[in-house]
Amino acid sequence: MQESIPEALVNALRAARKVAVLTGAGVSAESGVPTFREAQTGLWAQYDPQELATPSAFRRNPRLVWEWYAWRRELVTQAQPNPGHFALAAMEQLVPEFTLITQNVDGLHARAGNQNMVELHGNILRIKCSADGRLVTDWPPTEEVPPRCPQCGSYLRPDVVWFGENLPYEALATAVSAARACDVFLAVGTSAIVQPAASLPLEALQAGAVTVEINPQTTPLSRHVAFVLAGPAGEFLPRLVETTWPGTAATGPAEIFT
Ligand code: BV8
Repeated sequence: MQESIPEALVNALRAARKVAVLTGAGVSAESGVPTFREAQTGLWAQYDPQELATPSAFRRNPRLVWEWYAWRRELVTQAQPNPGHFALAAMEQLVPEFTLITQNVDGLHARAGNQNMVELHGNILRIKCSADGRLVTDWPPTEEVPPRCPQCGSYLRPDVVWFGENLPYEALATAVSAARACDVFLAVGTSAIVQPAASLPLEALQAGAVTVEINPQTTPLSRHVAFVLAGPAGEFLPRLVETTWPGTAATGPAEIFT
């Protein structure tokens, strides 16, 4: 039985000038990218992502952390955006001011076509010098793991925000102002646990936005929002776009973004 989409939500979204969306790992689950809380598979099943995604883990065992990210990079490179991603790309074209704020590091929103996007936790496909944070696009072939920065010789690392590290100031500032200014705020596929991202829906709520959660599970956010669509993003997002703007939902690539 498909849960219906409340008419009040459709009306609020249709009338909205500014919409902000916060996505978490659940949006990429239907692309086959495991969420952070799902047990990891194979070799990685024995590790807790929250332990591995830390500066101390990288200091202690840079090879292990680099190899974990190399495995995840391979996963996301093979993955394809799903109808949930494409619906958000369609929504960006249908709303006067649309800001996509993602906690995901898999780059799938960009491949689906979203442009006005904030990557709060970085992007696993970018590599940076672990000493000065400058992006590095290529380095001499080496057997050493992790490879080293061609400029200074420090280890290279993924350009993601680890637990205990600050978020990029610009990204967070953009996300907070979008949350405070929007008419409708959607929290999609996030367990609403990781801070400071998890505070964004509450910022929107306090500023008077209509707040929505799309998640098959209940989260700490569920009791605060105005609407809960309890189901998968890949189903509800296209339906929400189609119901709000009939005849427009994109469930496939408008253009192929390589
Ligand atoms: C910070 C990049 C200031 C890396 C990530 C003690 C010491 C230090 C810090 C802290 C501390 N205590 C608390 C903190 C703050 C900490 C934090 O929040 N901890 C939590 C665990 C309490 N935060 C930080 O450290 C942040 N920095 O605060 O700086 C500071 C500095 C020093 C000291 C103190 C403070 C940095 C946080 C960023 C961490 N990096 N990612 C990488 O990816 O490897 S976060 C990482 O986890 C992911 O990016 C993701 O964002 C997050 C997991 O959250 P979700 O995306 O929500 O995914 P999750 O798996 O949890 O949930 C998936 C959801 O999807 C579920 O609800 C599920 O039901 C749903 N779902 C499943 N299928 C579907 C679906 N939904 C829809 N459709 C489906 N089909």
